[in-house]
Amino acid sequence: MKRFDTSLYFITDSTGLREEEFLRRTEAALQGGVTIVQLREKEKSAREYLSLAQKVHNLTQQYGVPLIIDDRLDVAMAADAEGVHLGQSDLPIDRARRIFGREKIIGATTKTVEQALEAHAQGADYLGVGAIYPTTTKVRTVLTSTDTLREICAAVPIPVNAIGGLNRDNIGVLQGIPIAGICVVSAIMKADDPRQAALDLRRRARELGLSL
Ligand code: TZP
Ligand code: MG
Repeated sequence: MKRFDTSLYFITDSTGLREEEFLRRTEAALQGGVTIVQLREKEKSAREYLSLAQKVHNLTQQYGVPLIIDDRLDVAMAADAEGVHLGQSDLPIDRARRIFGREKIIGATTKTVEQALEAHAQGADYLGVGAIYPTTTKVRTVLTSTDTLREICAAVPIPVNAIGGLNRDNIGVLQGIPIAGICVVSAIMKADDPRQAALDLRRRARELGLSL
């Protein structure tokens, strides 16, 4: 049975970091209790992406946390990662599902109820919805309102995560919305102490009664 926990979903960003420092920060996030890790690389060749995926997979396996590869089903399969995350211009979810198999995790980025319903119908296991706040991470996105986030949560029976500009000081805006978790890049990756940042996010989410 496929089991995963998206409550504290950490998305990596290696921009400007030496590989050693990148891996150190990623491991610190795992020590701080992130529940799932997405490797997100936009500039790397397939071979470079795979090489880094294998190193990150070594770490995530030590902590019993699933590794999700952003965008690239081929890299996810070659690295034997637990999942892939697909955006609206990546492979369609149903095609990816046929290739990747039922036991693998497939996540989808959705910004509207319509996209969410379609992703679910095609076999997505979880959804990322945002950006809730403007983000400093390199991404082409538009803002998604918390009303839309709430509507998506009500529309689909799969876990829905909020994403975009989230940190421990602003996740209060999510209180009362039945999300499964939050996705963060900068709040952990750019923190002075990524381990402590992950711990703080979890504590704050608990205080707010978010189901994390
Ligand atoms: N999709 C929507 S916002 C975003 C992605 C990948 C980036 C989130 O990064 P941060 O640093 O947590 O705002
Ligand atoms: Mg993508």
